[in-house]
Amino acid sequence: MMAKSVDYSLYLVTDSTPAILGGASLVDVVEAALEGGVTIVQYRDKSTETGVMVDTARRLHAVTKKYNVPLLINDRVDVALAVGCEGVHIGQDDIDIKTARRLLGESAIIGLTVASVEQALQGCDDGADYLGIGTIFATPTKTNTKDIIGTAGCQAILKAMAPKYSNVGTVCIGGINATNLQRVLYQSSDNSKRLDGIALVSAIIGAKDPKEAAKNLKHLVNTPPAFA
Ligand code: TZP
Ligand code: MG
Repeated sequence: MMAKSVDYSLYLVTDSTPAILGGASLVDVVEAALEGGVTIVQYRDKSTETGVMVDTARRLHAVTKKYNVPLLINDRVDVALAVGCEGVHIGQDDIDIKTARRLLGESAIIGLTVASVEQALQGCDDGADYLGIGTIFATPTKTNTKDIIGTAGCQAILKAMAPKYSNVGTVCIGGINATNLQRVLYQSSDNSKRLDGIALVSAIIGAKDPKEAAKNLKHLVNTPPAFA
């Protein structure tokens, strides 16, 4: 698989639950986050009927296209196909990567959630464009997660990927915010592949001002701390 030129550095994953979104409209929040500088968006929605999901995905895609940012759909290859967006993000219990690739084609961006070295290497072998590594820290946003792997777990995966899979993108997810972002992104990486980005839900979607939150996170993403 040829590496695609995708900027994973500030990766927004959406959440439509009122607890995180408050009363705001998801499309407006995503547009504000795009203004603040998010580089890729995943529409993740576990509770909405398919028809409404397709409609929301279409409206999100109209916005992401304005900013030239890829839109991926969590779990749902059918929704991605219906909307004609740039790809999907799939988990270990969803459709397999090879089938998703067959359905969506070579140009689609396909990401996979991984929590172990074994899952990561399998995903790379199967042709994932990028890996979503996590859960890094426990988070109220996803409480049913089995695997809290910490930065050490992430580091082990990055180390196992190098150098054979240095062309596969890497982002980490789970409990990341402005306070811990640099520690996660710039963790020591001797002989390791570097993370290509940070994926977040509540630090942007749940922020009072999602544009300012994204702007601040983007600044942190692009600023190696003194200890790096
Ligand atoms: N996968 C692992 S943790 C998580 C997902 C979708 C949620 C991360 O949410 P937050 O609010 O950034 O901790
Ligand atoms: Mg899934």
